[in-house]
Amino acid sequence: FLPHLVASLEQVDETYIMVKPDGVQRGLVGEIISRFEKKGFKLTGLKLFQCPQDLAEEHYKDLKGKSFFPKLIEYIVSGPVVCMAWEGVGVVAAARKLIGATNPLQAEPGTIRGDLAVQTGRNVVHGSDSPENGKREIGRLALLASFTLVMDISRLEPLPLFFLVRYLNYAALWFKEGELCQWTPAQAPSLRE
Ligand code: IDP
Ligand code: MG
Repeated sequence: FLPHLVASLEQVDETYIMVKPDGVQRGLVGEIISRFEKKGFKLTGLKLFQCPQDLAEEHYKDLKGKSFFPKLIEYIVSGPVVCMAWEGVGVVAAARKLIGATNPLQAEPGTIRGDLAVQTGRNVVHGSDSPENGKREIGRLALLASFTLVMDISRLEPLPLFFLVRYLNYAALWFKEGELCQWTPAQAPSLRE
């Protein structure tokens, strides 16, 4: 719990990346993970997951009115996806660049969609479009701090404040508490002998 609290207080940039069912079925999971690893971002969450209908609809709720919405939901629940949380400075915009345009035919060569996909409706990967959506899609611990002032009646003095710290995993879409990890790279200076 604590590392996640620190991460949320530090406002670390993070993005939700998902290998969609076609990416899993075509054996592109390793390739896609590898591109984010090589770029230098830090993986803090990873799981293979069969997405339920309601979660797919919630994730794409902004597109609810679009004609392709039902097909999109069908696509996302059609097989397991790989859910990932990636962290790093500027990771949201950088990941969108690595992924490329929504329509793979318009995505630049060198991008994931530009290299690996052809159809908009089968574009192998998702990436959050803003830092806020990154937080919304990953789910972060938010702090609810409240305090109670307890009076010591015999001396009419306030006792030390009692902090009731509660937390909730707000708007968690793809990850639950305990599914995200904080870790230090082996080459970090503090670990050098
Ligand atoms: P993005 O994934 O690049 O952020 P969005 O506009 O958020 O693109 O759309 C979400 C997903 O919905 C796309 O990745 C794609 O799978 C699907 N989609 C978007 N537009 C179309 C379309 O015109 N036809 C079919 N599927 C679409
Ligand atoms: Mg989008």
